[in-house]
Amino acid sequence: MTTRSAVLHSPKSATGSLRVNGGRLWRSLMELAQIGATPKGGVRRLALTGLDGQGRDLVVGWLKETGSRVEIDGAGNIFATRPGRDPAAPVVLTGSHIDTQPSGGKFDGNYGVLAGLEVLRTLNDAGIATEHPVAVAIWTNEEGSRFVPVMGGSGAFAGVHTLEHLLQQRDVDGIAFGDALKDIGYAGDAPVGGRALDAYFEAHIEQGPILEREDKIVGVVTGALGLSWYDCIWTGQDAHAGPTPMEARRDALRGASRMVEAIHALAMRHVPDGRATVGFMQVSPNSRNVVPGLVKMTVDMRHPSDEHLATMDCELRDAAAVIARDLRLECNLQQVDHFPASRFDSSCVAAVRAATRALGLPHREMVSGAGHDAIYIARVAPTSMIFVPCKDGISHNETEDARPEHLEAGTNVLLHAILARALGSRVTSDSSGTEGG
Ligand code: HGY
Ligand code: MN
Ligand code: MN
Repeated sequence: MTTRSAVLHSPKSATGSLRVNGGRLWRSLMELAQIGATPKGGVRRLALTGLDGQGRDLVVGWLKETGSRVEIDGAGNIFATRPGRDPAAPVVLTGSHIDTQPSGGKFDGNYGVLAGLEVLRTLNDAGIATEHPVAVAIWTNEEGSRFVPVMGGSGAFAGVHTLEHLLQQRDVDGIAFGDALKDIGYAGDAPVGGRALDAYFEAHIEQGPILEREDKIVGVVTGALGLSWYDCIWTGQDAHAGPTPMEARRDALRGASRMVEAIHALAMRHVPDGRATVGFMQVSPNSRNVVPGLVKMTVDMRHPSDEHLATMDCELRDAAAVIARDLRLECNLQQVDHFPASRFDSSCVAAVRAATRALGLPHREMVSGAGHDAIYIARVAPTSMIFVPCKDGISHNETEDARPEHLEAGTNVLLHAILARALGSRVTSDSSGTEGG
């Protein structure tokens, strides 16, 4: 049980030697990873499932133990706020997500939430009083795997989409976001958005190979790629695999297959920064002796340049039109999600860089290839991110792994970046009641 000990005055220099408890952080990560644990050592905790509810319950319990006030908003976003001396001061916020991919890992998102928890625990252990409140957020449905849009909870918080739009979204089985949220007991009554934020910092594993390849421990994240998501439906004609002559077929799976190759070729025309992926495909009727008449597939395209992303969009549409014509198919290609390339706030990037240097950690600046809640929170608050390496750069994979000492180092950077914003300049009285010098 970590409670707040006697309040000590804490000029910035007095907190410079403060460090988090890496062992406690690791134990929390491993305990949370048990909820939705998979046989290969990963985690399957899809947004708004019972397992997501259990994970939320566990972490909310830990957050409450720090003495923080816990609130839940209408999108199911959770906020645990540790009071500052000035309750009216804008909040210094950190956090991430605990929903995972279907075959996800222990650290994607979970690390950023539990690093925030570790910061609260460390501030309590040291009896640090900050000027600004410090809070930890758990954002709903970051992965976008079960429900589109990706980063749904933070997107509603930032006003990117309305709460109504989010609550109406349905998963592949037709279950509505709002119903699933109610079913796990996290349809909160706090307003979505509108909180005064001083800054937002998010710690996350890199999910790529750069830091490990360059032997760096911290990525000072300056921004993120732009992203466009599409649903693509190919319609031909179900037909018997035997009597139907080859030239008479309208085979939707041939259309989808050519599209997969066209998408790969498209991305290769935009390397090294262009990315495109087909991650989901549903074939109907999916029977070995029926020519498929319907195929649903998804497209994920990314680039750090909005112009390039727009060019990729045109090339995608052109490819679909040619394939549909050549194979006598219908193609319904719809963009279902998009956010432009983003650049994080220079003062928050500077706070992360300064904390990293003060801790003497090998680091580099980098742009995130993955989407994160920070991308949307950057629209309503000065924001930046802290990356740490993951093993072989692998993520969205059950074998996702990270080293305890790297996770601890990144959390120390998070602690000091938060303190740089939250301590404020006023020095409080110490426990004897005298005014600090
Ligand atoms: O898709 C992404 O980049 C994130 O993992 N949701
Ligand atoms: Mn993530
Ligand atoms: Mn992810």
